[in-house]
Amino acid sequence: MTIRFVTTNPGKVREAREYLAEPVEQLDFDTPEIQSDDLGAIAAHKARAAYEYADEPVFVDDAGLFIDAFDGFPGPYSSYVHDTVGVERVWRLASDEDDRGASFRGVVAYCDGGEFEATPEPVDRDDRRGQDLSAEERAAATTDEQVRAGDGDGDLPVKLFYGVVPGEIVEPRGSGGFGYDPIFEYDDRTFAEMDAEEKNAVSHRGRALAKFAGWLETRETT
Ligand code: ITT
Repeated sequence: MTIRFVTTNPGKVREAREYLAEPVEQLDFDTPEIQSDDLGAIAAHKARAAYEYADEPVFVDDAGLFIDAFDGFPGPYSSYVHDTVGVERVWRLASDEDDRGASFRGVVAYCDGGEFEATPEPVDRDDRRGQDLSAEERAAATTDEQVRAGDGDGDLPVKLFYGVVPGEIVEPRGSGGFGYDPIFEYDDRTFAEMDAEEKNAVSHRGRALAKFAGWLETRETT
């Protein structure tokens, strides 16, 4: 089954294609985004709008870079800050700080107009400071999955899959990936120094896609 990824970002599509067994087709549509501190709420809103646009099963992705010294900024505003301030200047701002800790956080949101089995609210097991966690804990430092029933009457339910990866902000290195990848270091390499497969193995999106892929598989066999 071909699944449709509604996004304007070809970098996200490359990573999803690398991960998912099913063929992934990009629907290049700029879905309206609500302003919120909650990536899950933004992703759920995006998924409903994308489903209404496509009128078939879709998934979307909402992600951001959360810098510890800036209390999580740019976070949900990452896209805007990327297009205005730019990666090099975000690095220069962070370089003045002693604490260079940061995390990428992302949510994959799926909507097909149907109902999903209710799941509990996700538990955020990342303590926000990845550096305080052991290697195994860091690898497991992901939030889980959730069904968002919707905030208003008649809102379509959306299935959410969360992923987070802790790292450090560093001087830009590497030419792969997209967005903030050149300034995000994980285990001595920036995401821009990894290929899509290596990045997916550890990234926020890879972790969210892994949960999404597992869920799609069980769904197709039941
Ligand atoms: P769509 O909303 O159309 O999917 P977008 O690029 O605007 O595409 P977001 O709204 O999720 O995506 O914005 C997230 C921004 O955060 C994105 O523009 C990148 O600058 C950054 N970002 C997200 N994931 C990233 C990753 O894996 N590597 C580097 N930067 C990333």
